[in-house]
Amino acid sequence: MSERGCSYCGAKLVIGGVIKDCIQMIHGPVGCAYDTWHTKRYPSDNDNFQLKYIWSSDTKEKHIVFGAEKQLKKAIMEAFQEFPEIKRMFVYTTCTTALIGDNPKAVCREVQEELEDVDIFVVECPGFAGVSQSKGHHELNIGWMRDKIGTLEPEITSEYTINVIGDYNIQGDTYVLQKYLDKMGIQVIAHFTGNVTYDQLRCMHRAKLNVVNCARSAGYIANELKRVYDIPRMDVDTWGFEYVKVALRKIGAFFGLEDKAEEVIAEEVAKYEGKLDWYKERLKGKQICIWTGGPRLWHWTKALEDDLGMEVVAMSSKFGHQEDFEKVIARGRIGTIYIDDGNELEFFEVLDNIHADLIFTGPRVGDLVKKLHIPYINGHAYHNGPYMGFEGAVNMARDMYNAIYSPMWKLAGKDPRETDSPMWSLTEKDS
Ligand code: CFM
Repeated sequence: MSERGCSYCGAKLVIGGVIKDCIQMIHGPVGCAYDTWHTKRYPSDNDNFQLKYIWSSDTKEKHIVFGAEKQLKKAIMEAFQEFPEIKRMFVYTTCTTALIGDNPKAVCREVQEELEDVDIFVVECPGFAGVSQSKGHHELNIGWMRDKIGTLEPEITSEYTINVIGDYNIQGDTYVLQKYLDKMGIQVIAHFTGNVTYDQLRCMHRAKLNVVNCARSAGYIANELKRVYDIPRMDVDTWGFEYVKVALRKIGAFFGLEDKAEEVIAEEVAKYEGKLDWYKERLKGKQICIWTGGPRLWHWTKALEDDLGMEVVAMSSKFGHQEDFEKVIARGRIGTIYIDDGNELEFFEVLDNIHADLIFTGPRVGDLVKKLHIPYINGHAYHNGPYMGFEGAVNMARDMYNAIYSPMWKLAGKDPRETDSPMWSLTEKDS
């Protein structure tokens, strides 16, 4: 993939591919499968089944000419045979198989009738369906609501039940949130979709509250659950030391569990505040850029300023909507550069106009800025997460500190052929 993902990628790589007990069958040329594999880090507690494999119907020219439905059915049957313990599947269309008019839903109905104990969800969101991966989020949200929610009943173990929506367990984020909610005695029916099973997601209609973190990728499903099942939606920030306090207090207040929320907060603050303060001393006044998908701009900008005294000097979103920009501008500083979907040349232009000590972005842009000797942190998949919750805020601060203060930057601009280069005389002080 080049500068960013397509609509299919938004459905598969961002949301569907996170589900831990599912075959992800990509109906198209093998590249569509390969390019959405292993570029995100969302572990699971079943030994990372979802990260290990990738499946594709591997369509070739002859399938484009004569139709690829038979090829899809063959691939689905083979996949279920290879993984007899797995009974759930997502099937995605891609540009090629959508353009030739294949009907994957009919194929999947046939398979379900033949195999009986399997359940398949079809996502019809080829790459060209929209202008960005945001369309893929939308299609998957609405499709899941239409086809699967309400088709299974959960076992209820607490009178306080929620869905956590828009958290993808990036490097263990979901585990952190789950720990706090467990302590508060709250049952999570489903995380949409961090460390979740296909069947947990079918039970989302039984939660009393939808707690939404990433409103961009998953606000749709929260709105649908409100419309159809009258489940209230509560938006929170699960990144940022101070924001997490607010989030837990809001959830606590909803259920009358204020005391429990305060207990969790007190315990976590006691463990992590000192550590955060140590980094704050060293990160105060550092100037940074946030160039990610969209929501992380408004989740992070004020959190980094309030928690650590940093200054966010430039932000760019790949696929943020107007709503995201309104939130970013409401929380950001005056004078910060805000751009929509910056390209490489625009990023270089931004860098000519500001000073940046660090940039949060993806590995592609990250490698570019490293050549300018500016440290970058992976703002999508993180360097050493989790970044959510209290401990996550400390991890994020530690990664920023390590990146900015790394002695490597003193060497990066030196030419080793120059014998008087300080590279050869790195002093104790420098290292
Ligand atoms: Fe939501 Fe996300 Fe994001 Fe996103 Fe993304 Fe992402 Fe992102 Mo990369 S779901 S919108 S489509 S918070 S993959 S985990 S980091 S661009 S800002």
